[in-house]
Amino acid sequence: LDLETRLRRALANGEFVVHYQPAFSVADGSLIGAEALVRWQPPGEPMVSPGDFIPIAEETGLIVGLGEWVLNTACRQWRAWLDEGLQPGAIAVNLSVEQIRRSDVQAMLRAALEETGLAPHCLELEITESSLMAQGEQAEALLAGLKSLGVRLAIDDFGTGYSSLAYLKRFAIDKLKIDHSFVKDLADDRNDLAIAAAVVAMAQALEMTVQAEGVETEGQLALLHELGCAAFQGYLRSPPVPAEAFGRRFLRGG
Ligand code: G
Ligand code: G
Ligand code: MN
Ligand code: NA
Repeated sequence: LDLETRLRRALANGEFVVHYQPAFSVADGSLIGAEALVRWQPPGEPMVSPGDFIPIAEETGLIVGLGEWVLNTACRQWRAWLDEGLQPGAIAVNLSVEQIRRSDVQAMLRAALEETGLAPHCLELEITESSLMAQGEQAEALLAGLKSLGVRLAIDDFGTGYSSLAYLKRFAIDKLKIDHSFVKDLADDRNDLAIAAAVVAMAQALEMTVQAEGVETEGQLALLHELGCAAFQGYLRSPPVPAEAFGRRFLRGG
């Protein structure tokens, strides 16, 4: 079977799972939320990472159904934890450019928020810098439409694309996520340190928060603290984990 057919079947058969990577305050280490990251678990086979199937899902349009499933799964999980009296913080979901192009994401978001009764400000949408720029003229209207729902907007992989900085000011962006490629050598590469410092300074001036991705060492975290970066995620604290493990480790303190 070709990959498209296998993916279509996998969606129908419930072979996808959502893992959650926690995000923390740099200042005090407290949990601020999580990013939802999809995985494909074909029965009896090793887990497939999204890098290997998201591009095909995008080419074939399957990303529409898959993305909707991820959003609904994450929002329902947050609802369940909130109903237990737990405090999971904000849930961040990745939105792909093809999903935006091929479907009515506003309607999808409205439906998910309505069904789960989740407060819109608890939902953060991550859009990559490159996919935002690919929207061209439509980007501003798109982001304004999403913003009107009350959700928060984050630019993913910031620094890796070619975004016009003027856009950031015009768009109501809440957060910049510094790509892990700049975090990796933060302690050894003066250029990466300068870039991270510039991103944090610019974000502060434009009243956006900054979240660093791929933080793996205490040294990186200390530098981010010095720069004034607000939040981080990374293997230093946790990789993406299944919902059950997330609840146990980060919400119930087990
Ligand atoms: O999970 P991992 O860390 O391997 O993620 C690899 C890539 O797949 C990341 O760039 C991430 O943004 C993307 N990705 C993971 N889950 C989703 C999803 O639900 N939707 C979209 N569009 N991309 C996702
Ligand atoms: O959406 P985005 O492209 O940012 O997806 C995050 C990706 O980064 C996922 O593939 C996730 O598994 C990965 N990741 C998360 N934390 C770390 C980390 O500390 N180090 C590295 N190398 N990768 C990470
Ligand atoms: Mn992301
Ligand atoms: Na990223």
